[in-house]
Amino acid sequence: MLIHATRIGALIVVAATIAAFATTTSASPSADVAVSANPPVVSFTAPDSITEGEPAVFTFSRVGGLSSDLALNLDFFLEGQFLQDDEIGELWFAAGEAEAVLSIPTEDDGTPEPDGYIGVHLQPRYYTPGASQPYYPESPVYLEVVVRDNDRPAGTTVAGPSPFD
Ligand SMILES: [Ca+2]
Ligand SMILES: [Ca+2]
Repeated sequence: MLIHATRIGALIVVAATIAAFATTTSASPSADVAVSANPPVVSFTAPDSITEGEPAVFTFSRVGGLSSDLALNLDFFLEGQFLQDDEIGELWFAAGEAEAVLSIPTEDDGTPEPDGYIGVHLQPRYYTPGASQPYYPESPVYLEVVVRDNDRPAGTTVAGPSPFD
């Protein structure tokens, strides 16, 4: 958690710096400024927890222009050995769509293990000529889904010693 807090804190500092810069440079009107004046706002939701074997589903919504597709800038944070695939793909809204779903499958293995989590940090994207469409994330920009292990032997309490140790 310390690493997350530090990283997000640093990103907020960067965002504030860029916003201040934009304010001082947007005085001259142009077509570019008009395009970037009202970028979509993106928010997302996720369940608090799942059991291993269930997918971790993050559901993203955008408000604003829907006419073009919109790629999202995501960071992932993982704890545990439950991912079926080492890679998590990119996510984008299709043109005309206000919702995009990221479903990350997890594996129902047979190994007793500590609970883990999958965290997603939705980063902003600011206007850059020739780059992907900008958007703003709506708070909260970081969500974490706890992945619960289901392999604790029957009759073993959480606090007690494991017979497999
Ligand atoms: Ca299992
Ligand atoms: Ca397990």
